[in-house]
Amino acid sequence: MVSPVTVMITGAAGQIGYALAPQVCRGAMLGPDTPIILHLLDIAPAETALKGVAMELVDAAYPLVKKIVATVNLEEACKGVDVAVMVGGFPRGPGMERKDVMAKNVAIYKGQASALQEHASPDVKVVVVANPANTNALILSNYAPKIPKENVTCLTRLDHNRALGQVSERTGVPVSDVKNCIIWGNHSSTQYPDVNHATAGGKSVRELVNDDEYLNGEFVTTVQQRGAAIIAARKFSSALSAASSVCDHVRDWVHGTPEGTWTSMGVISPGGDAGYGVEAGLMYSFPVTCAGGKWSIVQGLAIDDRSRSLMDATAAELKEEKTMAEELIAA
Ligand code: NAX
Repeated sequence: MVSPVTVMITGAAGQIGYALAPQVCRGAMLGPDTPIILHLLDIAPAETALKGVAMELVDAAYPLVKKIVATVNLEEACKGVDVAVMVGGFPRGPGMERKDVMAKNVAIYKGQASALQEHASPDVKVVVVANPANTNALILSNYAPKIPKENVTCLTRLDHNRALGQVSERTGVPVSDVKNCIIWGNHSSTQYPDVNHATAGGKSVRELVNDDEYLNGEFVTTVQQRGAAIIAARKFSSALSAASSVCDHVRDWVHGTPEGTWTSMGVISPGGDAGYGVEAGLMYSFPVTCAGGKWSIVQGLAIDDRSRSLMDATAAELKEEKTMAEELIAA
């Protein structure tokens, strides 16, 4: 008998929460044999909607689900959590400055960090989805020093999957045979989607596509701007694909990446050569492989000059966000 795993979803009454909870309950995150205890957290104004989500989950009668806790109490939600998916946060509204959104999220993530380190499992695995995802994750990590730094990550798997999807569309190779794209840096429009090491059907994507102008131009901007394109088309931001990518992120982290395949995750940079020269302590998206519940940055990839400058530009934005967050914390 496999022991149940306790999964917390914050912001569970929101769009991504509504798409994610059923996927977790069906086993898409932890596999078809792992029983789930699901903790759903939202804030008081969303309490009724949260109850509605919990009612639907009960009505779906998922065989894997052992218990559902739907609460607006942070401590109760964090109790005994093994996997924490941080989707809740303060969204950037029309006319709001980046600094104002950051100030709200710094306060939220500081509080959630303390609650997690006090009440969650000591080896809780955390993935931050809410934007600014990298910096929220960094704040959480800094304010939860008892949680190992390598256990706090942010989601760039959606961007990674978007890159795989674009290569598949362009080449006609099924997405399952497209491998090893990389998202470097921030989950923002400065991210660098890199296909220099990617393959499709076992062939180099650069050689197969044979169009550097497209791969260095339209491909990159399509992936960077995909979130905005979804909002323009659907009038709501990505939810189904975000939820699916969260499941991919956690599943690969817990169960390992397939042989010969890497993924992208926002993780703490170790600095130096191991971190491709990205300043130590930035929460930066790297190519990683996972085994035994741990991630490792793929080492020794050749980086050309064009890639270097794009990797540095997204690092510079993250450094700016980090400084802004530190100033807000000190204020
Ligand atoms: P919604 O506004 O639909 O849902 C957010 C939910 O969070 C709401 O129910 C709200 O009440 C709740 N919330 C707010 N403060 C909270 C707190 N302190 N504790 C617990 N819950 C709280 O947004 P949704 O479309 O679900 O998106 C959620 C977040 O994901 C946003 O920040 C969004 O920008 C971010 N995204 C990140 C992506 C990524 O790849 N990293 C992609 C998708 C998405 O855009």
